[in-house]
Amino acid sequence: MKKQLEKLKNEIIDNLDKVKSSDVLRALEIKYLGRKGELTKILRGIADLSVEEKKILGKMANEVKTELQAKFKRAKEMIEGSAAAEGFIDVTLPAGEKINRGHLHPITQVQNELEDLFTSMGFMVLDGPELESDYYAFEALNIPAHHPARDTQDTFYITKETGKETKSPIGDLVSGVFGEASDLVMRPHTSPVQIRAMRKYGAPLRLVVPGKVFRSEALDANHEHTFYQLEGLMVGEDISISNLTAVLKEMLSGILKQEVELRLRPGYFPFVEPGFEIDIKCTICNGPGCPSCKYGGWLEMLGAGLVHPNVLRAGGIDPEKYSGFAFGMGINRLAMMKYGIDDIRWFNSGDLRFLNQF
Ligand code: FA5
Repeated sequence: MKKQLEKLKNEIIDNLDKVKSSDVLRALEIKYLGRKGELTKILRGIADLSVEEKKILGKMANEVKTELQAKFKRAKEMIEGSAAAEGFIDVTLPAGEKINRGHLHPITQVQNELEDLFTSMGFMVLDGPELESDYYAFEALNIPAHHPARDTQDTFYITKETGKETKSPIGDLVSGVFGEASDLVMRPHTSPVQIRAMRKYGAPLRLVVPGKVFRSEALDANHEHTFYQLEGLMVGEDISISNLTAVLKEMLSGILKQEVELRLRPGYFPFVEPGFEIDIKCTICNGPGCPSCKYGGWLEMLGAGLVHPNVLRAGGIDPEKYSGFAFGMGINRLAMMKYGIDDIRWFNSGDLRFLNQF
């Protein structure tokens, strides 16, 4: 019985060393020290021993029992102590290292605001490919191959290798998306989406297309090679220039958070008739001239006009029944006006001293 007692004691101590949760501890306590527990059974067996054995083993058994009870108590305190320690937050500790969180680029912020404004006026927001077919970028917009208006767009052409099959790196994708393989250009404006949308949705139609455009441009404070435009198109019955100016005023005053004054100058774009260049009165100097408006008092913000009948036809819409307005605005220029930024090149600079201000 002495050996049995020692074996059991070691077994219990081994188990107690491994125990991690109070549930397991409780189960062990019942298994060994409970009313029907293994140690309890041994202790009961002492009653059947001779007086001499009872004396020795009884003493030993009681010591083992007391020792084990103490060990169980200690194990319990350890488990409860560590659980409490885990849930404890020491508010006096230093806050630790601050993790720098990024934020949206100012152009994206302005784009999001524009999208909200236009969706509130019932316009849908569409997207289009940045690598565009010559057909959608020019032909369908009433700018045939020989047309001098192509030169004003400073386009990056992606040339087709002659004598070989048309295989651009994304050849399959291109024919899959465009329905035809053709010469490709980095889109110089967002206007190609006008045709795509008219073909897909028909009339009446209200949409805007924010997106990146590319031009082989001589760079200066107002000109970038990669910038953002917002295309707008509204087609319906009796759409006029008043509708155009009303929507533009709503948009510009919504973004710039002040009343804006517009100036319409005649402008030539083959896909509208009549066409305009639209300026806004400089919101920084309010007219007399400053560096932001190059001392002119006005800043060119967009091209616009009433959709040319040929473009409506190319989009599958009857120009006898429907008319529409379209505009294309530089989002970078609008952001410059909104935040008083003096050079467009800041946007693509990646300079955190600039970006962290927004
Ligand atoms: C166009 O791109 C026409 N597609 C706009 C249009 C759409 C006219 C629908 C009629 C109907 P334009 O080249 O003027 O037009 O560019 C439109 C606007 O984009 C400009 O008013 C200007 O705000 C901005 N923009 C043009 N070139 C640059 C550039 N290099 N850098 C920054 N912004 C530019």
